[in-house]
Amino acid sequence: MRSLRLPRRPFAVPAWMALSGAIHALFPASKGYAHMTKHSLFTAVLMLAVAVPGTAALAHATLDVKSASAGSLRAALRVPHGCEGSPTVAVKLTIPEGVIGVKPAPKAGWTVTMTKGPYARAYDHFHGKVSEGVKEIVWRGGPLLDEHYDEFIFVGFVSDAFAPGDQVAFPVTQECEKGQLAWAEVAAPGVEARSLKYPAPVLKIVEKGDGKADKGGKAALTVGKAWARATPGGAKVGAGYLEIVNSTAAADQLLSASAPVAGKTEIHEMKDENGVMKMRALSDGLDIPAGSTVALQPGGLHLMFLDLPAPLTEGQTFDLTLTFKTAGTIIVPVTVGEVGAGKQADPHAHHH
Ligand SMILES: [Cu+2]
Repeated sequence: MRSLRLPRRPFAVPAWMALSGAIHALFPASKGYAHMTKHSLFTAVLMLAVAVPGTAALAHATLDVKSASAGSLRAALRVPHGCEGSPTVAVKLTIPEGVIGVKPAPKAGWTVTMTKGPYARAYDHFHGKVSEGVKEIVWRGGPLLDEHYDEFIFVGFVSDAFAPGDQVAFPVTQECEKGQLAWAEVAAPGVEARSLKYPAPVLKIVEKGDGKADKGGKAALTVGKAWARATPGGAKVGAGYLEIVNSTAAADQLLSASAPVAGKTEIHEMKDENGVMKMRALSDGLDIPAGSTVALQPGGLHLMFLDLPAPLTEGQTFDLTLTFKTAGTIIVPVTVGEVGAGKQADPHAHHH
């Protein structure tokens, strides 16, 4: 990758660019640069405007991951508000049959209790079988004020009991100083989940993502080294990086990306224009030439996660869905690194 130049002195920018700079301020490689097109900035501002907590879209108890495949699972239960204004004092999570080996993360200010019991059947787990485990987790403490938001983390394994496309419900009971909320409604076939008033948090089972497009042969398009930076508190955007190896004899194109952690995911490039780095969304996609490796890395091409409902935290993982023109859909696991991760590889880290 060619080296990138910094402007020699602060650059006078129009107001819309300055605002864009603020939006991207958490993204170290972009500090002090002008960003994006007016259009995509406008979109970003619109999305920030609708991302205000307390709007209907964010008001349900949900999981931070929307999809998972067989294998390890890490999820956080999001509690966005109390019960009609009353503070939350307990959160009870029911583990669905088929989700095994569950462990809650302890949480400061909350005691955690688990109810264990037999599973409906024995499941393969590592080199043996398991037939019992945690079926319910209760976090009790707080109180968590109505105007505050919190997350309750657990890990476990999605067994082979499910098929891609299955919707797995995690019913939740939220106890408050006054009253309680049961997030336990499950949409019947043909009913829109959106129409439910108190839907249970749901995990969609997807095909196991191994970062490879299944084309049968050896020559393939593969995606690896996927990671994202943790975001500092309150930031609504984050950046992600990965490597695409096209070992086929034909060019391909990355058309779009989506992640359950973000309202919208864009493919961005950084371009040197008269000594000033500008960032813009590649709305027509990113070319992946035949026999090439295309790296998305700090200081260059990157994925931009917009409208984050919650921060990206170090150690978190999520599935990124990439859509290629020829290879089709590839799901790749992304691990979140620390806020300053990858700075060594960032040409902007060393200021002139
Ligand atoms: Cu960007």
